[in-house]
Amino acid sequence: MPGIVLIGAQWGDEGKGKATDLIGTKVDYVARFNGGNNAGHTVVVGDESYALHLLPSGIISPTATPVIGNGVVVDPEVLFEEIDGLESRGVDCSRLLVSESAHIIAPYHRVLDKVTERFLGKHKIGTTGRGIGPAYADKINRVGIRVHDLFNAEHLHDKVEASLHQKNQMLVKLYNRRPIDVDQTTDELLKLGERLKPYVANTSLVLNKALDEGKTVLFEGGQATMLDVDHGTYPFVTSSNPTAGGACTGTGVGPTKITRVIGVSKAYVTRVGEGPFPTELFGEDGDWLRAQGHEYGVTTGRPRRCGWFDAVVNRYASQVNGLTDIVLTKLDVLTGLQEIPICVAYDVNGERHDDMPTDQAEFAVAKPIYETMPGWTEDISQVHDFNDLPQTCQDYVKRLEELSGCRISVIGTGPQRDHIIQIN
Ligand code: 2SA
Ligand code: GDP
Ligand code: MG
Repeated sequence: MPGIVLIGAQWGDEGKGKATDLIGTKVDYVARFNGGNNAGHTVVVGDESYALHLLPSGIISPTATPVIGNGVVVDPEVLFEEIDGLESRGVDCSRLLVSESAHIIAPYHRVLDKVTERFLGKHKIGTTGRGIGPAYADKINRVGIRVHDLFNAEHLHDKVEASLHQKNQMLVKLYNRRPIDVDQTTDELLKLGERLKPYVANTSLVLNKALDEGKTVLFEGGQATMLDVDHGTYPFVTSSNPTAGGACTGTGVGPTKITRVIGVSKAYVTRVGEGPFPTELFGEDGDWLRAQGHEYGVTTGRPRRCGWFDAVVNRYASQVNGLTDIVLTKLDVLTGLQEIPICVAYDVNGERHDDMPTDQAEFAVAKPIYETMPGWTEDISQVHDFNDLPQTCQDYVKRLEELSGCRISVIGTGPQRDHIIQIN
């Protein structure tokens, strides 16, 4: 019963889509467990590039069953757009299963996300504007709408009324906007429910049965460790648990079923949105990394902030996720640099920190302590054996492994499926 969790070890966009796709061809189920269509996961197959937002990356693999777990927030309109887009390109989405307990992102959540960000002004989070925070807030406030609520008109009307009561008062009094209509919202959601119905299942039961029968399930995380609402750089985080524990609560599968936890890390770091980022590069170096790595948001198109590899972040990710191994992506992007700095620890107000400061006021002023490694100039995109990499490149990888406290099992040397080096 192998349950494999795959999560982002940094601030997201580490290449989880590609890593999931690679493993997805060998597993029976690929289940998303957190977040929603704030995610942007890229899978490149030959000349085709797929940007997935809500659907698990396993949708591309014809042999895996894609599952949207209860921990995901589902915007049905976006889901149908994504399904239609993929089916028009010949990708079969009929196997998709959506948890009946997943929460719905309704149009009013999107409105609230944007309005809240505007009113936060200089304190804004830099969200993707997809309604993620407001939908999770409703879940925790116990006024959320769940997938199974969409199939009973009277019941749904009641739920929408309860959910909109306080929001409408706030919209009118605080934000000077028109109230949202309960009847109209209910009708819209009922229609969306009709189309959603064939995909809906008790996904916890399905996954547990599959694991008991010896099938393999890959739990695909959205966002990343440093964006986790509990373990990330709060408040500059997303509103879910992208860390490994979220795979259990977000699918209804117990931790005893998880046998492997893979952390995906870039050979450098990027972040999109606001919040502290100790190794961030400004000016020419940051622009160079952004251009080399094509670092732009897959969902919003925003330029990503870029910086050097941060080993404190990776050690922390190993700890909070219980990583068994790391997939190190985008090593090819660093080709051409004379030397490559690695952040090994932080200086916080004159004091060395080898571990992640939990006080965000400290993290906000943490300065990277760098160690520098020599770079390489050779093209590594066609290398498939670790020993064929330039020696300085091998040394860089070995040092990252040592500093992260976790084995590197796969290296990414380009966006394509075959741009990888497996290390045994
Ligand atoms: P939200 O919308 O409430 O989840 O935003 C809260 C924070 O979480 C960050 N976040 C992300 N960071 C990296 N990648 C994400 N997905 C897209 C991508 C992002 C994009 O793959 O490129 O296209 O801009 C993602 N989703 C959420 C977000 O930036 C906020 O800091
Ligand atoms: P995710 O959110 O973690 O799935 O990552 P994104 O898809 O948002 O961003 C990762 C980007 O890097 C995508 O454009 C991938 O095609 C690309 N990518 C993934 N692995 C590699 C790699 O090893 N090398 C290069 N050059 N690109 C990669
Ligand atoms: Mg992404």
